[in-house]
Amino acid sequence: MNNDFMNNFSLEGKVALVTGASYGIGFAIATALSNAGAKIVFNDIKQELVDKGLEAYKEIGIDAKGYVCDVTNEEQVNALIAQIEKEVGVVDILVNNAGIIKRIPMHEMTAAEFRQVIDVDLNAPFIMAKAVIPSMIKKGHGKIINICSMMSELGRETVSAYAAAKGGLKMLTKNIAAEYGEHNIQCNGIGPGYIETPQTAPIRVNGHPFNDFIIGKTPAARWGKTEDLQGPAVFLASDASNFVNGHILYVDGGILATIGKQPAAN
Ligand code: NAP
Ligand code: GCO
Repeated sequence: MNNDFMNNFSLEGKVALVTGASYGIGFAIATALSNAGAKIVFNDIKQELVDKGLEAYKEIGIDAKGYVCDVTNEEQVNALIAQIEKEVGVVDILVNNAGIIKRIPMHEMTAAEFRQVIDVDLNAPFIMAKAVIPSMIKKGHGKIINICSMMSELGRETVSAYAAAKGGLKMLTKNIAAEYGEHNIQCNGIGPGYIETPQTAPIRVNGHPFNDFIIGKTPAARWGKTEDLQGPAVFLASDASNFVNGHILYVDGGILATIGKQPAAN
């Protein structure tokens, strides 16, 4: 292997902040960025979750730093970034991973419930990006990776708020790319398909019909694993993607590429 070429994928000397990364997709992405050389910083909304995350990272040999921060709270976010810059260093890579979903038929969803999803899944990535961009500009480079979704492209019953947020996150990604590309800041999205995490457990386990639906609809004929997202995340966080900007990289087993297979003849 040509090590000079592979250094394009190295994150040595970089500080990576992954939001909501005590477990799930965020934890897997942070692990991959660490394996590529980055110093990992993460936040979660509760101290016990941060502690759980620190234990989990320690168990796999990662010396991460964890902070309590509600990503929807601009004051907390600005204080978090200032503390990270003081204690660790300027954030070179931001992964906006923290997210929630509420599966409620739209006509039964309250405006408050709709706003809560928009707040975490769209407003928070704006707040986080706004907080790290000034130092990225000063430093002359930066990587922002927004965790979008298949619902950045498609809707389905009961996820109106989530789809609206993730569709907006796709466009925020493109707008950050357009506005800050000249500062050598690349902002891209990762659009996971259906991934095995606590967030999808309610529609995947105990024989839920959605489980068979997704396996049938996905060309890879399986749910994604958080590990499937690790290579794409390292690529978008590294110099190997310095001319990729405003792109949503779908990691979905091919589900967005197909209208689905026709049912087998009876
Ligand atoms: P998850 O298991 O529910 O984890 C979400 C993480 O975000 C949790 O650690 C959660 O902490 C944290 N979080 C939520 N609200 C927060 C806030 N206000 N401030 C700080 N942290 C907060 O979800 P996941 O499946 O790993 O998904 C991670 C991201 O991928 C989300 O953006 C999700 O929309 C997206 N995604 C997931 C899938 C999938 O199939 N799983 C597919 C496409 C996209 P708490 O536990 O305290 O809430
Ligand atoms: C749902 C799922 C999806 C996934 C993911 C797909 O209820 O449809 O939770 O929204 O989380 O976003 O890409």
